[in-house]
Amino acid sequence: MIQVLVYVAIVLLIITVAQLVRVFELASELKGAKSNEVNYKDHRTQGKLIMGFLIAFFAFFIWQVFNYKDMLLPEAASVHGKDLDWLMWFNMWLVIIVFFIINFLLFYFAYKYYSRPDSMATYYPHNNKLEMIWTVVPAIVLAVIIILGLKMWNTITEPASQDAIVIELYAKQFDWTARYAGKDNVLGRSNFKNIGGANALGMDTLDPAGLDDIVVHNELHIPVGKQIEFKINSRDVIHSAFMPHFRIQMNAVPGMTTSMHMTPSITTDEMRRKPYVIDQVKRINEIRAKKGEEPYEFNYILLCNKICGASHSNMQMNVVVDTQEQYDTWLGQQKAFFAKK
Ligand SMILES: [Cu+2]
Repeated sequence: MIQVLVYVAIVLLIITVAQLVRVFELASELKGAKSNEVNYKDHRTQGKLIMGFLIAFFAFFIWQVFNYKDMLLPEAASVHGKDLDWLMWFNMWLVIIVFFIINFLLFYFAYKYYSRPDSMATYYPHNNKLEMIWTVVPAIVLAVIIILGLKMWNTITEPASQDAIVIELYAKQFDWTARYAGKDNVLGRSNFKNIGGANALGMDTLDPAGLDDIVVHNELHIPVGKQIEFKINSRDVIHSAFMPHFRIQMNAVPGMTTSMHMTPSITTDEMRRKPYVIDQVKRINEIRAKKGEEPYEFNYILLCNKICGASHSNMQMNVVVDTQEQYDTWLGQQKAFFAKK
């Protein structure tokens, strides 16, 4: 019933507005003005409005930058992440500068050349020099960005070093499982046909390389300063292994193994003590306290970054960067998957 009343009210409102416009038109016609004709006064008003919009648009942009600047990720926690951040900001500054120049010119010229009595537009169909400049300059800039980007991409996807710690990240709807390669640093074979019961990763019981593999479900531990090579698999649909703090991401594709590697450079404990992180956590907890929720503690995180189904947003796992000693202790407490069975 209330819904019907709302619809009726909306229809009545539209009719009222239409009638008001009609009354306004008739009133101005009585005064001798032709309401449907655009006159030079209108052009001037539009020109000024355009400049007003430009100023408001830029002001809004600058306000957003200052208002949200503390919500960015903390500094990169991986070795290559520092370079990646440099590249990100290089791109960002380029885009910001172009954004200001282009929008200023666009709106300023619309204002400068609003129609005046007896003004005529110049017929100016072509200019080779201009065409050349606005083709070559963006081409060079884009080439630089792409070459730097490809170089960056290669640093995380080229073959990992021999002594990198090999960890499988196994995605399924809707969680992650990690498998450490164990003492031999070689992951045992696996196949989806073997999946069943506790063998959630489909590990091959006949492959000796898999006997020392360690499977963990809730928390991923990695040591600081050591290269970690991730081999990524998926059981069902395409997922994406995303670790924002380490600036890495790779799709998890069913039927094929993808990989990436990185070297963590800041332990979880060190990151928790960074002033930027302390401040961020404090603000998050103020909001959580108001909602009556448990306080949050900073953790590195592995997320799924592909919309892979209804519970996609729950698909995450904490990542703990330990010192070498902490990592050794933790690893010593883990049992090989087949030893548990
Ligand atoms: Cu997913």
